[in-house]
Amino acid sequence: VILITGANGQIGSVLAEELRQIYGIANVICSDLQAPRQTIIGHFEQLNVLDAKRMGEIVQKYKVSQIYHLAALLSAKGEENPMLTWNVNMQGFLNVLQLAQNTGIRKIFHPSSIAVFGGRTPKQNTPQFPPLEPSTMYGITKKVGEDLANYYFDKFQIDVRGIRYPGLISYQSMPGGGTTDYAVDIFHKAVNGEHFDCFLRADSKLPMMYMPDAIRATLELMEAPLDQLSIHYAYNLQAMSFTPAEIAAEIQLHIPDFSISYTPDFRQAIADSWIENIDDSLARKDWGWQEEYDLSSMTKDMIEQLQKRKKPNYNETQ
Ligand code: VAH
Repeated sequence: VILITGANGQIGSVLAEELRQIYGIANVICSDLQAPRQTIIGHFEQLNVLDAKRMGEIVQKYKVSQIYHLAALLSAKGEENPMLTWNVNMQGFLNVLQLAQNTGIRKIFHPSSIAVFGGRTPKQNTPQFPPLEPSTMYGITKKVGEDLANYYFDKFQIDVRGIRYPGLISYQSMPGGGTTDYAVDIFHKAVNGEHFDCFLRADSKLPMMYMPDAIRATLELMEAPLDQLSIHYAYNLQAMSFTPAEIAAEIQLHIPDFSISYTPDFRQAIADSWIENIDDSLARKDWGWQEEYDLSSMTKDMIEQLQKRKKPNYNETQ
């Protein structure tokens, strides 16, 4: 039985559906701080990850054997309240790890992020083991999270796996409070025929990934035999890298009237501290990672999916 924390979030909502298809609805327990907005099928438990006792009760109730720990505050939102970010991201993860140590849970997924990079990290073809000097509290918690994952594996044989996700683009769910959120918002504006004012500069290049690739990577990593994994924290993954100007031009191929302007805010400094593209050869070698979507195929699919969702479904109302 799998428990997902932060199941209402951008990754969680898509991952939950995928995991339920693979393992069965009854075997995937969704949890989140807030009750889901839509009625959902399957088990849902309201959970604040800082409440270790309640987390333990849920694990016991359903005999949970794996946790996908997705509850966290992201980079931009995190800077509004760094102490809360430290608490939720660090103590929340420690509660999961300690629970694993005291129960039968032996496998955990803990996402990391390109936010661990910064300062002296090389920006091009960023290696797996560069200097990590994160510029945000979110990045700091992800960096320490990687160290904790490694520590709990060495010391207690708890199999913690992770990915340094780039910015994730999805049509099913909105991201909440990240610096890469613009790359999702831009599609909603474009499809609704609205102008988009971007909070990053036109030339601000960041690594990104389409959600189907991110979900497949997560599942492939979690299924990989343990003895094939040479690191026990978080793998670099690369799919595509682009600037706001490049994605706007790609969207204009489908929606010629789409217009964009640029008003950089505090998130520009966060983006500037990150990297442009990543060397992910270790993930390719250890568990066969291979991306499917590039900027053009992702853009085409995003627009199609959002347009489909906009149109009323006449079949249903007839
Ligand atoms: C953020 N999307 O912008 C997240 C991410 C790529 C960074 O972890 O905060």
